[in-house]
Amino acid sequence: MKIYFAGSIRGGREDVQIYSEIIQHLHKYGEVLTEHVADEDLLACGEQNLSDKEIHDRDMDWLTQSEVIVAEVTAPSLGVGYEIRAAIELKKKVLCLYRPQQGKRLSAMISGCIDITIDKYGQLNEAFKVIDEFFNRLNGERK
Ligand code: 6K6
Repeated sequence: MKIYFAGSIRGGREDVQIYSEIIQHLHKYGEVLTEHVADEDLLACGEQNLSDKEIHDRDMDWLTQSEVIVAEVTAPSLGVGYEIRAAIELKKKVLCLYRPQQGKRLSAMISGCIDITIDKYGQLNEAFKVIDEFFNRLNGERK
């Protein structure tokens, strides 16, 4: 199964280590097309050799190829929000993982969307459990 992981890049890289751990866990269920989102050398201030159009078009191509999108939405990111909406339009299964934080609330455009499975977590092992339940349910539906 091809999996698209989405996490903040220009929205801020404070959770990059968490993205890496989640991607490692997702390997249990398939191929993650967006490993670079967890690359600690990928800085918020800019990438290198691809134009923004090339990044957009490549990522939309990967999203189209994927069956599932898993998004870590704690750090607000325009790109992640865009990818989530695009995934819904493309009829993909969408799981959003969110760590509640004092003084911050998840956008109503995510928490209020019935096409998204949203789960809160505190520690990473809770996120892994949520992921396991999501994929077990999905695999059950495919049988
Ligand atoms: C890297 C650093 C600054 O700009 C870049 C460009 N590189 C990107 N490479 C791959 N995917 C990207 C890049 N920029 C955004 N994305 C996609 O949008 C990823 O799939 C992320 O899930 C999402 C992050 O969006 P922003 O708005 O936080 O950048």
